Amino acid sequence: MAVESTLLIVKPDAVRRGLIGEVLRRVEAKGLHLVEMRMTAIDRATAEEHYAEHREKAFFDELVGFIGSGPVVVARVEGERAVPVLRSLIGPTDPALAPPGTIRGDFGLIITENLVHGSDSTDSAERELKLFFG
Ligand code: 3AN
Repeated sequence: MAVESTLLIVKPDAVRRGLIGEVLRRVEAKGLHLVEMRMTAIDRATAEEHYAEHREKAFFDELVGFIGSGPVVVARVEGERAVPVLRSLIGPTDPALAPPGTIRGDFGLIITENLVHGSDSTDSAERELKLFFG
């Protein structure tokens, strides 16, 4: 057994489109557990820290602006291999290329508006969970 914790963010586009329930349903249906969760607004400083690894990228401002553009749901997700399992439910970064059956593949089209975030490693998960849940 390798029980892991990871950070899920239901991003502003998914919240605006009424997809909170659909995203959480898929996470729960897979067998992962929502052990801590809240609806919140991400301020600029938190967004910049969360996306620190992308600071030098051309899309950084757009990314930080977008994640702060409306309410989000942040959740601590726990379960066997939760980090890679959540990533596989979400699908590849570019929704246009994400296969049907994944959250991005079923609901997304534009790369910035890719509906959800899931930590990409156990190290990132630890850092990101600390940022949102202390
Ligand atoms: P993922 O969310 O799949 O882990 P990352 O960590 O590579 O993807 O990128 C973080 C976020 O940055 C993505 N969720 C997406 O919103 C945005 N992003 C990534 N690549 C691009 C790009 N080429 N143009 C615009 N936004 C991007």
